[in-house]
Amino acid sequence: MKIKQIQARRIWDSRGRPTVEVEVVNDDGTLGIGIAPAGASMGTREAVELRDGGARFKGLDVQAALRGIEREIAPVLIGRDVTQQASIDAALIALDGTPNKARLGGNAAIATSLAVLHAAAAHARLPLWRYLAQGRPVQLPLPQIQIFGGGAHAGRRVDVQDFMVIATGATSFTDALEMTAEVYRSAGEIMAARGQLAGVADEGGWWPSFSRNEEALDTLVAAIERAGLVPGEDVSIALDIASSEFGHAGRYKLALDNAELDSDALCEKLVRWTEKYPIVSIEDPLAEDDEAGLVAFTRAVGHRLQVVGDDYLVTSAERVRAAAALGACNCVLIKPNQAGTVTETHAALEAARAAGYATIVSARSGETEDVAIVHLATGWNAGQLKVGSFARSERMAKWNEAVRIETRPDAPSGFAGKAVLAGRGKE
Ligand code: 2PG
Ligand code: MG
Repeated sequence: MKIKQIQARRIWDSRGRPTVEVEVVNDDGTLGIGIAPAGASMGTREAVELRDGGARFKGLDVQAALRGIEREIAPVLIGRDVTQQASIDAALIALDGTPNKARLGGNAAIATSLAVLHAAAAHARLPLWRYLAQGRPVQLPLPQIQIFGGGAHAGRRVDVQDFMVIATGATSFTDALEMTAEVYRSAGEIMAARGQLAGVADEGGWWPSFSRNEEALDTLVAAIERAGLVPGEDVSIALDIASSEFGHAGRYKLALDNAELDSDALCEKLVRWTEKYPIVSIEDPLAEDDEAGLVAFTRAVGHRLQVVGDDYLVTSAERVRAAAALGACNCVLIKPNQAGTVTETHAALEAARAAGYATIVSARSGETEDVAIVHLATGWNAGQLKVGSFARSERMAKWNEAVRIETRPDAPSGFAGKAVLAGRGKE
């Protein structure tokens, strides 16, 4: 099926910032829409977003990216077979010509690549997850859901970026959401009772009015208990430290705890947290430039805990393979816009799988109503999904899409559950 038309437009993301949307129309009239999300805590090796600069919208407009799609990308893709994702993505990479998609923009590339994927699934008259599964049995992913937001998503009110829960006792996606809904609400009630309720952060998690990072962990455990659930059994904790935001060259400045730590000291602090709290997953425990620290941390806890690479691995197959050779991390965060195309995103996931690493498909802090990542996580059988919190419709749209996938008559073969967590039970 040939691509007949490609249109690019500017739409607005969950932070009210411009972003790129691409619509690909096939010869038979079926179509697909792809949207670029945007990060706030970004890895330095991510595909580069093309933003206009200047005063307008704080320099974040995307007119140049839209022009590139219309003038350069569309003429090359129109007339191509929409089902040939790999060759279309290769054409996007070649057209851009830079190693990090800086010329035409990673935002232009991922929106186009996802639109092509959606258009191919629409032509096949299949839900995207089913199109991607290609008849293989797949499972609904285990969700990581934020309860408190922090770091770059909450004016650095606390140092740690994401305080999340994983419903380790859940037997279905629906079940996981039910438990999370109770914990999210309970956490809000605790904050309200203490006079600490101050709205929500960028991904819908409660705004973190804590005086120490550990206070957030204590409150999270209290919220799980208040919800009538057992911490560590029904519901466990996952953290995204996002430490590249406060650490460079082996020095980490924890503003809230008024401490400057070296790599070893931060490692020790995090290990202590894992002993004190029911933590099953830690993302970016050390900064992207602290490879030795990541190797040491993984060596210390990787047998019993999931150690997730986000800023450090940036959804790059090559970087995943290099990390695996060193023993850094045991799980890869998969963000399509870090890679810039669907094909490269999938390659990173396959590299993780080949290395025996777990995978989590993830949203960005700047999102839209787009639900593509839910389909990628399910259709690629990634095992886990990270979308942000349990509030705000750019997040709820994704959780609700998973409920639809799980409850339709053609549902996937099951729910991943806690068995997909890396490091679990291997002590
Ligand atoms: C992350 C994401 C999502 P951002 O660090 O994992 O929480 O944040 O999109 O800002 O990089
Ligand atoms: Mg992260």
